[in-house]
Amino acid sequence: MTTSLATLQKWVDEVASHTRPNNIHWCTGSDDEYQQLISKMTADGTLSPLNQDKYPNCYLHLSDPTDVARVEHLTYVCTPNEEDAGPNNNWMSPVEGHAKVDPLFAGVMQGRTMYVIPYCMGPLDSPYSRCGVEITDSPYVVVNMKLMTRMGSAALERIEREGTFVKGQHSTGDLDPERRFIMHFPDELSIKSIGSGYGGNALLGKKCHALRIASQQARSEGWLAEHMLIMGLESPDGETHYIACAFPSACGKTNLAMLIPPHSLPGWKIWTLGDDIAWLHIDTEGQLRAINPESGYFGVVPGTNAKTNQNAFDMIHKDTIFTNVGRTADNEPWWEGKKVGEPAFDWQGRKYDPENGPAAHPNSRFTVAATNNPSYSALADAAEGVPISAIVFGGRRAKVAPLVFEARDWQHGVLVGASVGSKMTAAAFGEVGKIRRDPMAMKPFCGYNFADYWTHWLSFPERTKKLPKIFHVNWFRQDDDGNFLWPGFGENLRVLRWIVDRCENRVGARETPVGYLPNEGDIDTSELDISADTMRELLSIDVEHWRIENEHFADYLDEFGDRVPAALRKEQQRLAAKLAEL
Ligand code: GTP
Ligand code: SPV
Ligand code: MN
Repeated sequence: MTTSLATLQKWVDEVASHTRPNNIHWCTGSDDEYQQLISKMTADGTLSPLNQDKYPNCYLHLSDPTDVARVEHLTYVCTPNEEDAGPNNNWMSPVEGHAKVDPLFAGVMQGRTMYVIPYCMGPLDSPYSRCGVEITDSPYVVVNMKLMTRMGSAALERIEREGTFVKGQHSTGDLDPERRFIMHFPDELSIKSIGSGYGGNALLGKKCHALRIASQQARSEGWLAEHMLIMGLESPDGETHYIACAFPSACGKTNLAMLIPPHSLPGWKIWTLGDDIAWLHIDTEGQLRAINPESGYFGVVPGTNAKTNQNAFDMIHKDTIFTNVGRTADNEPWWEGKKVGEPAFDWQGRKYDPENGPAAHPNSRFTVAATNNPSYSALADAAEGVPISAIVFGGRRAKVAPLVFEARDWQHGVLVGASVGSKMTAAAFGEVGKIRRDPMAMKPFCGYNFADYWTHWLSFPERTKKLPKIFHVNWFRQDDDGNFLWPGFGENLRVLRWIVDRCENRVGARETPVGYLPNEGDIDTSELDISADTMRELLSIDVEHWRIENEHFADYLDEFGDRVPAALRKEQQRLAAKLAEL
């Protein structure tokens, strides 16, 4: 008996008798345990030590070349009723889902160790946190979970006290894409994932629990589980505002969450609370508050350098697990956009040859504890979370979306979020570069019908009068030659400053059909090499583009039929009418 909670023990026993591991290891989460697992994996080749002088305690993992990103086409939400999963999810009935994966788990852990990982998503003492247990045969998963979540004995104590937890059953199986499934059973609070060892497919606390399962629970309990970063912006006067931003995968959350203010904005400080997931609750005063359920980052490596993101660059120089990057001759990790060193080997361990493509896979990642981040906010551990002043949506758009605009009110903000479109990235298998609708950046992660999700968002004004303002940003607008018009990264603070000023009613704006835009000159561009014409273009609305966009969105809503909330339809039609007037 390794736990006093009979339901947990029973489930672990059942999984063990079905998967038949050689032994079972209950994870304590201790540093010793971490080091032992690292040693075991360096001995068997799962990890390679990197240059320990320059990258102390850093290791490299190369995954199977077919297993390098989330697999949305193999990810299912299994609800009794297909309508409840909605057109935004792949669906199977729970009976069918279990029947599909259970045989794949039979005997799959023979010769392997089964690890039992109790974890807590969110601060251990927070009423907003939720626990789970992941069973896995991958020690790589265990060490990633150690860096990214509060896992081990303390989490187990909370689970035993509460008696409830999300059950996550994972095996890398034989990594055959034909036998790879990520299944969610929201009614049973359970997840079964097989055939992948990668990121969101395998670290079940992250997207599977903290978004797909949690979004369902949030709906019935009156809160929100979102694909959002959380950051604090401290002005030179010492006033701090917290904002939560939803951008699709590989569209800039990690970078924004830890940005370094440009020299021309002296006195500003940025505090990172989270870079990927936010759980938002209304407190007893009616204030929306956010916690980050995670305690570490699984971040995109390519593009990280001393200029784009010095904080990330520094934090991944120690205690980091790299997955699918290249290496220099000196055994340092190397990736495209690192700006220093040269690749000698690529992400498949081959001698680097540009003919084979990039040295680092475009979705190569670093795993590191949040406390390594120089801009880490200790409030990330606060049980009550932080108050949110603004919600910011964004996408990767070459045209259409201006640098920034503000929604008229919450209801309009829900339209702004629901109509987010973005170029697909290497974070998931699919057509990279193709624009797809990614409402609230939750297309891959909303565990139930989007129509019901929008209804839920629209219900918030009934719950409190103090809701944050909603904005939309786009760092990725391009000229006709494909150059980014906006410098991005640290300079994004100039836009965030305007957002904070709007929240405090300190700056005006011009009204357009799509929302409020900055007046000319209100985004500070001092010491920035950007012309007034470029700024005008960045803040322009192309009516024809917007009409087409709005028509596409109306068609998209049709896919959800009668379930689409009338208020969202009304907002879409209201925008259509305003655009038609011009
Ligand atoms: P997930 O972890 O997949 O959810 O992604 P994310 O939203 O945290 O994305 P991340 O910050 O890792 O950024 C992904 C890519 O976008 C990286 O290659 C960055 O270099 C690039 N990027 C981030 N911010 C900016 C920006 O302001 N401008 C430009 N041009 N590129 C950016
Ligand atoms: C994303 O794809 O949005 C990620 C990486 O943050 S993963 O953990 O694989 O979901
Ligand atoms: Mn993400």
